[in-house]
Amino acid sequence: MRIDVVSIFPEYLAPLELSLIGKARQDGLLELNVHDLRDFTTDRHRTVDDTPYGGGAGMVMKPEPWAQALAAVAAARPEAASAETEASEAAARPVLIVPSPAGERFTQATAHELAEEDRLVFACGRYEGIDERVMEWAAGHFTVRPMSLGDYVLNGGEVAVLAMVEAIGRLLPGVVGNPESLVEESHSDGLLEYPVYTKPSSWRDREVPAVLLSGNHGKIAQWRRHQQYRRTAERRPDLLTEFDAAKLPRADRTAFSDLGYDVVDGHLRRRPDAGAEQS
Ligand code: 6GU
Repeated sequence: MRIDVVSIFPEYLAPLELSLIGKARQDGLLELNVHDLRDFTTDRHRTVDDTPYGGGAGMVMKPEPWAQALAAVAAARPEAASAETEASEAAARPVLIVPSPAGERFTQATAHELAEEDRLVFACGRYEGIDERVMEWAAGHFTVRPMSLGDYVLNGGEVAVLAMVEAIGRLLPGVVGNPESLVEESHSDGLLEYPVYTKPSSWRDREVPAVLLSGNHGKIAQWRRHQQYRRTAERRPDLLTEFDAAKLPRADRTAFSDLGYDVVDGHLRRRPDAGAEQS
């Protein structure tokens, strides 16, 4: 996969040289290029922003530097586009991800989806955002996807790009050493992860749950699943409405019933009489 990031703070992306993602780049599993938006300005002051039409607080990013930067990045496509048909041209379009609190929510499902792409381009906005016409223009060259990490506001897209590149990059084949560790983590099955423990089995008068020392793998798997249910009900009950409960074994239905949830038409439904307490 090739990733390009355009930002007025290219140094902000330096952490992508570290750890798993840095290693993936060294190993040639991921090509990552960071571009300075100001290199695509033409004035002496390398201006990237201006005041908003219609008034209001803050500054807006000017369209032309963005068009110059994104056109240059799009042209860096490995395959020459001229000989391609319209259809394969559309298929070869890079995805342009625009981090914004006004974007579509970025989830683990989005990360999996984007990990299948050949090329991703991230456009990091600052200030009050990028002139909206850039998005319309970019739709001629990219599949444009404004993306939000969650319902809070960051000062710019750079920190969000660090998060998204890590979430996507670790799903690329060969990046995570043991692919099995991707299978049992939070959100891989729509639930939160179960709690984990390591040695010593007794620490400051706290014991590791006995079932984990039992050697009974069936029991351990069931305990872990039920812990997932409990945690998710306590911390993220919103996830349970999406959970596919149609094929749950009886013991799991009982576990959910104890948490105040019944299975109705294959979906979990919180019992109206269930108490506020869930543990
Ligand atoms: Cl992706 N970008 C910015 N600037 N702020 C955010 C965000 C993204 N997600 C949540 N807040």
